[in-house]
Amino acid sequence: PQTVYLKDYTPPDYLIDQVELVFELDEQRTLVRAGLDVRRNPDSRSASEALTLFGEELLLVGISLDGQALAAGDYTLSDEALTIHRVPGDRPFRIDIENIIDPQANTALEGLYLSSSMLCTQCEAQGFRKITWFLDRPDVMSRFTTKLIADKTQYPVLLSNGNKIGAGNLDGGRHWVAWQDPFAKPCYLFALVAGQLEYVADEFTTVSGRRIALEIFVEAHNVDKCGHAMQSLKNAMRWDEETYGLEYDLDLYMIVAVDHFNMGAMENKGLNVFNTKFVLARPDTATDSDYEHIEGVIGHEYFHNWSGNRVTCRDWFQLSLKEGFTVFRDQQFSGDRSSPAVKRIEDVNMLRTRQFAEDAGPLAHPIRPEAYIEINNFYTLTVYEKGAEVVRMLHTLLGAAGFRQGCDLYFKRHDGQAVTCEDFVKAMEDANGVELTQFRRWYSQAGTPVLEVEQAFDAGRLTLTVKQSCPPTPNQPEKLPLHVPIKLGFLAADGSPARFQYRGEFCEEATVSLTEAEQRFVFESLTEKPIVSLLRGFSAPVTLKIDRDPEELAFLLSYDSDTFNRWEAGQQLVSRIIFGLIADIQAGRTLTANPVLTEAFRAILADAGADLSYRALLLSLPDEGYLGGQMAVVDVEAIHQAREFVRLSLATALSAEFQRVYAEHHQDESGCFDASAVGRRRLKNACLSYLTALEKPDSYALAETQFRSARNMTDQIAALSAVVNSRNPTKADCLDSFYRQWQREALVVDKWFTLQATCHMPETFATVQSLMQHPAFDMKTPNRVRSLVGAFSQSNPLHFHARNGDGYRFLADRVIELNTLNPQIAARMVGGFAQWRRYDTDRQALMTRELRRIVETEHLSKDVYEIASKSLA
Ligand code: HT7
Ligand code: ZN
Repeated sequence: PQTVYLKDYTPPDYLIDQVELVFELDEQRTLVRAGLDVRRNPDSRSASEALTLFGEELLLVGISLDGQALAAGDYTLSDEALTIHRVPGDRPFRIDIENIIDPQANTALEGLYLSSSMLCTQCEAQGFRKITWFLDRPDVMSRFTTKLIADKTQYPVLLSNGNKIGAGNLDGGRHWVAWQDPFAKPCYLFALVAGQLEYVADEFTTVSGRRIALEIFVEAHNVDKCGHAMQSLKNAMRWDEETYGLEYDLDLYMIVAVDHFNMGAMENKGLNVFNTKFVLARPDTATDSDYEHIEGVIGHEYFHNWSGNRVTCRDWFQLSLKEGFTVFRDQQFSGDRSSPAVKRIEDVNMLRTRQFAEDAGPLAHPIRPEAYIEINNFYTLTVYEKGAEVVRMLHTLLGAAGFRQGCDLYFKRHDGQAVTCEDFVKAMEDANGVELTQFRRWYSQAGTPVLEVEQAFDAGRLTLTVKQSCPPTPNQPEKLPLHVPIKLGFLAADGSPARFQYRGEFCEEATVSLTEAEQRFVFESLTEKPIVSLLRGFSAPVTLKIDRDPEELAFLLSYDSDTFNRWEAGQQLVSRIIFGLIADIQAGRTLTANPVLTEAFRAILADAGADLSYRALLLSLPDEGYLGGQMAVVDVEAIHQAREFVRLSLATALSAEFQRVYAEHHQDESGCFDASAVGRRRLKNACLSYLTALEKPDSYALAETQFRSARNMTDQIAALSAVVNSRNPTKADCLDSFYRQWQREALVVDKWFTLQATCHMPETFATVQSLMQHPAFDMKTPNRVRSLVGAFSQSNPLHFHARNGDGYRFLADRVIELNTLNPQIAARMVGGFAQWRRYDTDRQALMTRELRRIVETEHLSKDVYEIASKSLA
């Protein structure tokens, strides 16, 4: 397969100003007519008279130029393109194409496809070329008019982008609806939906007084699960006006929820298409964390209307321009809506567990990649989450007001354009009169930087010496120093903030800029040697190394005024204890509980702090994946055993406290989604999870009672998880009754699969195999594949990495099966093997054997080939 390089970018030779589309929709034989108003791009660098349009899996019916049908010799057709040998270079011209597509055969879910009984599209990144031949690249922006024709009974609802401009009936029981989008857009933002859909309607009045109609379309049985999505949409619209001064620009905003979707959602102009998982919620079917994700994804897609649609990407290497920025915006929104402290911890936890692993492995790439085989493989944690961290660092360095000025200039300067990451940074520079030359390296260098800090204190003066380095990544053996903002503060011996002088100014907190490979920072006027609190709020996506003893970590856990660093100190403390236990396990020594940790947890349990979600996070143990990421050779069994030992010893030493806090916060409630109720459930269920570790009849009874009496999904699934991850004798019965209760709710059935796939009990692999045969399992439904195959391979290290290689063989078989059905999902699943170098030699051999088996598969998709071959390299 061919590699595409950023360095080879050239402007398009032609532009398409207007597109008129007509669809005669049918499950198996949809006729597409496309009329394109084309003209030569004045910026073209080529002298060729030919016009090449991308197109895949299309059946050509006819093509004409300025109304004249083209003969076979006038054009060349390949599997990927249609080239018209000679087109006018000196004047605009019209191309009319007619072609046929088969949505039912489209299991890859790219282009026009069938989801349940509805027809829908997914065009990002390059799906439009599966609808008709086109200049399918984001720097070609066109105004679209779309006429949809279909059977009125089967497809009563016909939607596309923009405003509805006409509708009518036709003979043969058919009808038509026409749509016009007044905004020029790249074809990846095109969408259509047709089906038997109901909708929930509301409206929003913008800051300038315009009334916007809001409509959420779902299948009839889901109409009662749209309230939270609608409220989230209105909150997001208000938030973007208040925080960024950005107002919605069409009169209508539609969201459609579909069962079959490769990702979370898609920001098509005026017509977002969503995975049902990120729309549907009712307290009895969705957990608090589902509610949070829905709010975040609804916000994310809405925010794209400006950061992505009004200002879009010049080419796909610039993906982080819209994704990193929009993730940052949705993180801010979610933090503002709930608890900024909790949101920041959750985001960093995910980044460090999963993106840091990507950045340290064979698939590491900069947030602005330089080459790809299949662009769909670059919708990564690096582009999204690390991309958001890079935008966050700009926010930290420029301050909220300076950042806003930069955004204002960016949107004003580039409205209606397709631009680059460079344009974004330049707007930040110009609006603030600063120079960000070195900062730009974050866009081009891959890998997680390491900061090593040493401290020296003498006569009221603290000197911090910080060294930065970054390990080699594929094609980048050497790294240059980055511009790293380090937010810091100091604690006095009594835990209060210590004041200090930095560069002549007195303060309690400062942000310093690390720019050299090694740099010294001097802080003066301290009355005693303080305890340093570094990288507050996780001010840069780096690994921090600083020598601290457990007592110092426990001190920070008790007193740090920075909520992130307080939690971080607890995580460091537990990690250090777990690594000590791992060493004991490996050396065959007896394990003993650590009293420093027990006392720290006792204090957290006794604390009456108001933010219960935050308290629950303080009680959480680092997950096995995060711990593995810090070991030279991952020892899956020892990690699991050591972590479980800590859980059990805390539960044993503090069982009365866990019971008390559980009882204090347990309520029989139907489950409303407000911060205090969410916090209550979160803290109570954290306690339940510890109590489960005791494997005692009364803790079994506690979990079972909660399971049977729960009236909200958060409590029900937490209790079921406690039952399933123990030797509770009612396990089979509880699982069975849960399935019977929820078998008609696809998203709840997904939870049922995931719970079993991620279980740490010994029978898990056999269960996973038998679940593959369950009538509810379906390889053509991405949510179902993710809930079983994805959950097992990515969230169950203990069983996926079983020494006998069964887990690896299982995953490779599934990847090979999925390769022909849905290459995008298949490629995502290969990710389970990417970290093979971090394991012992036996496991390395087993994993590489499976990766080779995948690479040698006949008819391998570009998607799977790229991930599997790069993983092996
Ligand atoms: N911008 C959207 C990306 C997306 C996507 C990409 C590839 C294949 C399928 C896809 N579905 C959605 C989602 C987002 O980041 O908002
Ligand atoms: Zn996005």
